Amino acid sequence: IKRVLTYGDRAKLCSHSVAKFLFTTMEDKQTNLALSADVTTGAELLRLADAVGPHICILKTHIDIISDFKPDLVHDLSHLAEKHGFLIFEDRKFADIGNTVKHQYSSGVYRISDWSHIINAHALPGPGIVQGLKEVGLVKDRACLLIAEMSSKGNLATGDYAKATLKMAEEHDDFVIGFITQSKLSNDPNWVHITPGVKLTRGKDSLGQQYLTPREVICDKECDIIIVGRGITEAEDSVVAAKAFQEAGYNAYLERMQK
Ligand code: S5P
Repeated sequence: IKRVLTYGDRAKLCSHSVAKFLFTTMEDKQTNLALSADVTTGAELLRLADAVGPHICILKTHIDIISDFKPDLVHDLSHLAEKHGFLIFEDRKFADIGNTVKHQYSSGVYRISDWSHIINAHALPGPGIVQGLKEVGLVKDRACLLIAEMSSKGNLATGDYAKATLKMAEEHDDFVIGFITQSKLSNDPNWVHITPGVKLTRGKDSLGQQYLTPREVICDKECDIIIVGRGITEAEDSVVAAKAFQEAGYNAYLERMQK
């Protein structure tokens, strides 16, 4: 008897089209790697996306750190997402009242809802933030992740915060597909648990970031997807590094299947 569901099993279970596509992609491409493409020019973002695209299920952006942003960039990025079969996740970390985030999501310079399949939000302001984002995203078939736990040292998302975040997600499961988290919050296979702060060895940076390994995240903590930034972007060869993280992440998943 199979005790742990595969990514493919979970694709069949979940009802949200974005979650379904995500789990299907993970199974087909054999990857649970999300690239955090934290680079500062459009050309570099597109170069990375095209080179690393075959190895990832998600490309995570911080569109507001691009110094030469033009709307063409997200148009070209969307083409690469289709070419390689990955989802775009703008890591905007919305954190305001519903009415404000609605505008931040749909308008301004970046018009995030036009091109980003997935966005994320802090649960801190209360359920109005999800309601506001939902008014924009639902009709476009977009998905949202709630930030339940952070990777940075001394962060204030402690105690019952993650549990309350899970409850908020459960009340909006037509739009929220999962969590940014450091550990698994629920055994419900519909939720996607996505974990940043990952390198091939444990460690930290000089500004409070804390790193776990792919094996700790996927096998021990039972999360689903690893987010890797500088482990790939600062490597001598980003494709070689991406392949190493893809392999480490997927092997950890296979090991967890055997548990
Ligand atoms: O708790 C968090 C949540 C996020 S989304 N900790 C994080 O580090 N992140 C993001 O993941 C962060 O904004 C950055 O884009 C990425 C981690 O980058 P790295 O270079 O440290 O791997």
